[in-house]
Amino acid sequence: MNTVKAEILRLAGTVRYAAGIELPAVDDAVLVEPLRLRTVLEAGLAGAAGQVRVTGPLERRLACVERLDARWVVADLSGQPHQTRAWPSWTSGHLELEDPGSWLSLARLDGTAVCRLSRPGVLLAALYHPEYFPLPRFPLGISDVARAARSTLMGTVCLADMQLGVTLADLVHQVRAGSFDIVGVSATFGQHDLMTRLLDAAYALPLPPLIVAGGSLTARNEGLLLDRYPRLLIARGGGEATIEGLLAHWHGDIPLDQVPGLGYNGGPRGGGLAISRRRTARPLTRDATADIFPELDLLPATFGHHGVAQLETSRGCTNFCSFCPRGHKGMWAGSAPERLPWMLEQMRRVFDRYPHISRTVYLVDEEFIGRDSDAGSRALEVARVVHEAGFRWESSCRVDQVVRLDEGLGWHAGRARMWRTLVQRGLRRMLFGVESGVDSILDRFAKETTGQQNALAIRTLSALGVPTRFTYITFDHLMTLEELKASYAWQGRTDLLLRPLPHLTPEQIARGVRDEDFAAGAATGSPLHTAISYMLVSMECLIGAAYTRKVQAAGLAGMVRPSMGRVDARFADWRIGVASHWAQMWVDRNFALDYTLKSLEKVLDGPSWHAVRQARAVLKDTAYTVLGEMIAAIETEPPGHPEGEHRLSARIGAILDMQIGLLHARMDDTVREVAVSLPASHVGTLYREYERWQSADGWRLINVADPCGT
Ligand code: B12
Ligand code: SF4
Repeated sequence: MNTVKAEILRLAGTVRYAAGIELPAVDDAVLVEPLRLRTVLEAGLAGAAGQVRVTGPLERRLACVERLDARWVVADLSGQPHQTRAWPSWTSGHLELEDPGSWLSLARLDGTAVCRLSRPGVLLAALYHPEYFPLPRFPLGISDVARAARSTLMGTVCLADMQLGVTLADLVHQVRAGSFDIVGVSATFGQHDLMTRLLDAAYALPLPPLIVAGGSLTARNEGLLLDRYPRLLIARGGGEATIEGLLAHWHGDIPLDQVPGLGYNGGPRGGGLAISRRRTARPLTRDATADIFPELDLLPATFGHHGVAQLETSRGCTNFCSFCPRGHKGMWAGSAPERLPWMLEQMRRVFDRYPHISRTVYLVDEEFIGRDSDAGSRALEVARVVHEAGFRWESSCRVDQVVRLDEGLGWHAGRARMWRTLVQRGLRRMLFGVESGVDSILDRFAKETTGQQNALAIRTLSALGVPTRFTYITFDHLMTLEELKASYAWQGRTDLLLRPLPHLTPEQIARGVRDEDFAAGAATGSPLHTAISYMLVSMECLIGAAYTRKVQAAGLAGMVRPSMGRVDARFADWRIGVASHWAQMWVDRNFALDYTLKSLEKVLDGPSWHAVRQARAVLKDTAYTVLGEMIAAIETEPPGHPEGEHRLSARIGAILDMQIGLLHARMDDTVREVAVSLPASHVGTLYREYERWQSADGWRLINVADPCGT
């Protein structure tokens, strides 16, 4: 019997035991949404039973139904005996089971238990600008936090995501309606405006709820947010431990300063005027061996909006690149592969209801393989489990998982074998943050890699037939023109992308890629830039990054842009600054169309996938031409004469005008070809974005970019 059927049968058994009636037919989708399940039970049991509570995480939902004789029926819908659950300490003395050896038991619940099983009411909301990123991704941040909250068996957690049709006005309305005791807001880059509008509305209430904000952006903007909203709480890292602590705090179990990972304004200092800033102890990196998995309430809606499934199998990274603030992300820790099957099984159930969605899971690990001595075998095991569950998968990792200049042939052959096996085990694409091919730039980025290492890795991966995406930061504020030219040359190299060589052994490939004649013979002749995810990307000086500090020390830093979590900066060579500015406008004008194509690529397979990739290649090709022409324009201006800025800007502007005209002509045919091979449900999305792109005129910045490359 499949697990869904078994859970529905247990639910029916629970209803029978509690009220002596049969459960009306229920859609098994309610199993992923505890609040809906509770509503369904309340409706079905009206008059035949008392109160209903549903809590616990996805794989161990706990349904509690009050009988008319005031005793409760408590059911673990997973079928595991109650005594095998790690019951939170608060339940002791408040929830007493008669038969802990069974999954179904009569119980005595006192008022505290009845209250705690549903209070506080928690709303977890993810913000979003749909106009920037048209296609949604499953919101892992709030879904992970929800799972941690439900594991405490306290409260009722509702999830809302602006990617999935909820508007800011809806969120404001829900907060004003006062049905939530705690509101958790998740914000990533570009969402500061939405955050402040929501918080302004919430704090204007006479009795605002307890509000906690988390996510990549809030970790950058903590000080600013706490200045503007004195009562706000900031989750400073992984939010699981923080929400668990906050629920306990709401019930008075612990003081605020014992809630892990919080930033907040403390009590008055000195004369009582100033408010001191406080930080509670940071939780240790989430014990990834225990749990970094989500609740799936919003997965059906994500698919309903043509979005993609995301999951993490590890947290954190093995490196500290200078442009990547690590504060809230931390060092690498991997989850144990044996924890994955149940999670994947739960996701598969939802996928089953959307047969047209590609069975691909995006493993959004910052570094998929990791650092331990068993890293390779763990990665293979994770891949096996994901593949056996019927999925293909994509992820990201570092180049040093392919080539290490301090390792010998044996290590490289072993890794080559690992990469081939990962492909056999469903790897659909792996993203590598190459970022540059120029050593001095890589040093500045603290990438801990070299140009030669990157070149060898690209050769190895292509010869092994590993589908890749490479990210590359073309412009950075501290670069010289020589570096930019070297970067341009590197992106144009035709000796790096090799033909897949399935007939060669891993040893032969590991040796061959180091031999220039071998590489020349095996090269496809395609320039590297055809494999770069996003062309013409400029460095973003993120708040808190070491690179940003270098820019500040060089006197190049300007305004802080809280919405983007970054600091404006000038370029050490003003001419590169002009080129970067125009490059950004080129990226922005083409971003929504490219992002739509990229998102379609994620949900498609077969010929339609190839057609979409072809369309993206046309965009990249033109971008490379633009870069070459910009460099030629820069060279007409001497470096020490910034008064030439207007002249250079006009010249580059004219180049872009001409190139966008040529691109329009090329894309017209390309999009038509793509549309022919697309499933009907996606044609509308593509044409909407394409028409928007075609009718855009002029050049402007829209403040989005995506070199994190996902
Ligand atoms: C998907 C993704 C995107 C998507 C986001 C769209 C979407 N619909 O989700 C896209 C592709 C648009 C994107 C863009 C960018 N991204 Co991005 N992205 C990611 C990625 C791969 C996964 C995000 C995720 O789901 N993480 C998993 C969840 C569980 O983590 P989380 O969201 O941080 O949530 C945890 C905590 O933050 C906290 N939390 C979150 N919300 C809440 C709410 C409450 C109430 C509480 C209590 C706690 C809490 O608890 C959660 C669980 O522990 C991450 C890598 C990663 N593994 O995080 C990079 C990452 C977040 N991106 C990053 C960057 C730099 C960017 C860009 C700024 C790149 C750029 N320069 O343009 C752009 C921003 C674009 C823009 N202008 O808006 C960096 C951030 C660097 C940093 N250390 O801060 C990351 C970490 C990747 C990296 N290592 O470089 N990105
Ligand atoms: S940029 Fe990538 S490799 Fe570098 S520290 Fe961040 S996650 Fe790690």
